[in-house]
Amino acid sequence: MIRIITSVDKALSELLQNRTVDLEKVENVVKDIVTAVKNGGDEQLCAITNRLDGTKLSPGGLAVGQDEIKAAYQRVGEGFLTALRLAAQNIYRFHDRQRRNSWIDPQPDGTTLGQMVSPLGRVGIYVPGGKASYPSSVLMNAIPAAVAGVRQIVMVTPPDKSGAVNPHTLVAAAEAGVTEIYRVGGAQAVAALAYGTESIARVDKIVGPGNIYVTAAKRQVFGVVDIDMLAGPSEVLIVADDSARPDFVAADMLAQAEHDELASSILVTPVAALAQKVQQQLNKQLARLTRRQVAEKSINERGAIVITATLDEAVQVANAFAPEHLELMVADPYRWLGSVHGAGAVFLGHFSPEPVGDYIAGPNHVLPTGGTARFFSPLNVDTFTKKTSIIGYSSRALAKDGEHVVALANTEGLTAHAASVQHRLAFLAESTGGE
Ligand code: HSO
Ligand code: ZN
Repeated sequence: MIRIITSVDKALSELLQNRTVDLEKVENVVKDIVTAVKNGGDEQLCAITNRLDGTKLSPGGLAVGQDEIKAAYQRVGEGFLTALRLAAQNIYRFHDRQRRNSWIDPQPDGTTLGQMVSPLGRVGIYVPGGKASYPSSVLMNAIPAAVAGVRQIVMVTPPDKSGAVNPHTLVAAAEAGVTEIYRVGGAQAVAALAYGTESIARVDKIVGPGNIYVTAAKRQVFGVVDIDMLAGPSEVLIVADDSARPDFVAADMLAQAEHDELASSILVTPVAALAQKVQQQLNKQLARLTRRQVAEKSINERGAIVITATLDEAVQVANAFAPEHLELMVADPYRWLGSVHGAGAVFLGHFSPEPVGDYIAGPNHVLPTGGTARFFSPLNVDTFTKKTSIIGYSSRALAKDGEHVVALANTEGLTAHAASVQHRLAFLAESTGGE
């Protein structure tokens, strides 16, 4: 049975604990794998994959070919393809609005400043295998990269024992514009993307959620390549008032809970009667879920219903928790939206259940978890671009600003910096005859 917490202080101290995965406990194993692939290339990559995934891969078989992708299209259903294409279109449109222009700004004083925005050249997308292999996540990771203009989008995903990759994953990759696919996963795949092997050229950035080994490996290679964020278990926090239907609330909590035993589903409400009804609904709806065991453990161990004095206090609890997903199941969600300042994505009203955001709406479902919504953003087009500053000074502009550079450089004891400007100031003084 889900716990009901009636003290906000108690709720916060309980809920804010143990939210991030403890990467330290796999640090050493992951380090050995990463080092082996860094030094041993394809041979080690295949050896580790064969040992951990039970496959019989050799370097020649790492890449997934066009024939395999064609065959995958034959194996997926028409309903899946139609839905996938609609999702892809909506994701593309939403991310297209995030595109940023370069700018350059020549000023009358002779300075020209600007910022060039360019796509990363080559990115790696990690896609989990097995039960958590989601074609929707392939779209969410690859489409923003394609919108950003990334030319080489490389997907890695663990194979099954026969060496095959999930056909739905392959079709999603083809639809999203992935340009290369390799059948490797785990920390070894992250290492291959970061350092490169004979078959897999190294990338500039690695994105995409994975298990604890993948997350630890991403953290270890950060700096050699860029990474997106360190993903943890999924979370939903629902703020509800007396306009909320208990069956809707419970259904949304279970949608999150079925992801992972460590997922958190939390309801925060000033309406005590709603809390009771949601508790009953959870028990009723749990009984018919296919992933009942996972969802039940998550609800019992990580779920909570928090009763607050007011709706305002409920929103404050949401801000303190900074959930990955925040649902405002209240009569006037727009009134509260402006008070939200810590959530990966906000879902407004009674007819915007979180799965709509997972699949079809268009905004990205790769979101910051574990309270990191305080400082991380959803995956977006900027994730796949970099900026370069542009600085152009005319002689006139340097003559105007130069003495200030000299003053600051001398204060810092950097006389060569000062001299680099002074040489030019002297030259200008000479050539203008000291005017
Ligand atoms: N809710 C997950 C994403 C997902 N759900 C994929 C279904 N498929 C994390 O935002
Ligand atoms: Zn989901």
